[in-house]
Amino acid sequence: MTVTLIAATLNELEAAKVVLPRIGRKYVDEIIIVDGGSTDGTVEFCKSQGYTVFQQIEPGYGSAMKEAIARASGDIIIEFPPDGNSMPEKIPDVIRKLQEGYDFVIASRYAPGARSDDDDFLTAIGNWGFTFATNLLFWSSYTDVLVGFRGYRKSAYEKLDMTATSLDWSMQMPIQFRKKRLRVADIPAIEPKRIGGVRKMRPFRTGWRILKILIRERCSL
Ligand SMILES: Nc1nc2c(ncn2[C@@H]2O[C@H](COP(=O)(O)OP(=O)(O)O)[C@@H](O)[C@H]2O)c(=O)[nH]1
Ligand SMILES: [Mg+2]
Repeated sequence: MTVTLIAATLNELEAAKVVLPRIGRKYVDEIIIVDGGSTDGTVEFCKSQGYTVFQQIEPGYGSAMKEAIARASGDIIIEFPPDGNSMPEKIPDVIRKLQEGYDFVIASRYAPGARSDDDDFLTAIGNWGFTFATNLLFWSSYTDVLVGFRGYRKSAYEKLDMTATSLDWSMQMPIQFRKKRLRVADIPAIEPKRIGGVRKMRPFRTGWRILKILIRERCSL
């Protein structure tokens, strides 16, 4: 199975310089950088290193993912935020788990053996609360529904009804995989602190969108 890694960037120059070279090309057949309008030289850097970079058309993280998946040639898609929060060394583990037969694998910060070094009080509560609510409402057993680092089979993705355009994308996907009764799993993956730049996730604004999609998905069971 061939692998496409999708990395969404919005002013992530400092992190991209550190993280992208660590992605093992032995495991990944294609890397697509989808940029949301960086002004800090991220795009110029990525192009100078030979990466495939394109500018998303519609705004938001979910739109970026959708547009990138449409261009992906791999049988497996890895969503990999290149902001320092995810460890490239874990990519082979995600791929291996998918090859075992799973459709969707989450690199969980809260599975036994993992942790987040990036959480603050609010994000820790939010991650716990949304994961708990998802498991309760959809009879699932996820340990981390919001982490951006995950992988899935493209053939399975094509069965989903993904409508989220912003960071609520990350919430809708585990729900959709569950609703379609696909095979899901998680592996433990430590989340280091982000490297440089600023977080785009805004706890209250993003949290509100996530809550809305959770309710909408529940109402359309
Ligand atoms: N292309 C694109 N990338 C985005 C957008 N919003 C966030 N990102 C990227 O998505 C990744 C995760 O964002 P971040 O704010 O760190 O979220 P968090 O790690 O969940 O707190 C980073 O690499 C961001 O640069 C967007 O609208 N478009
Ligand atoms: Mg981040």
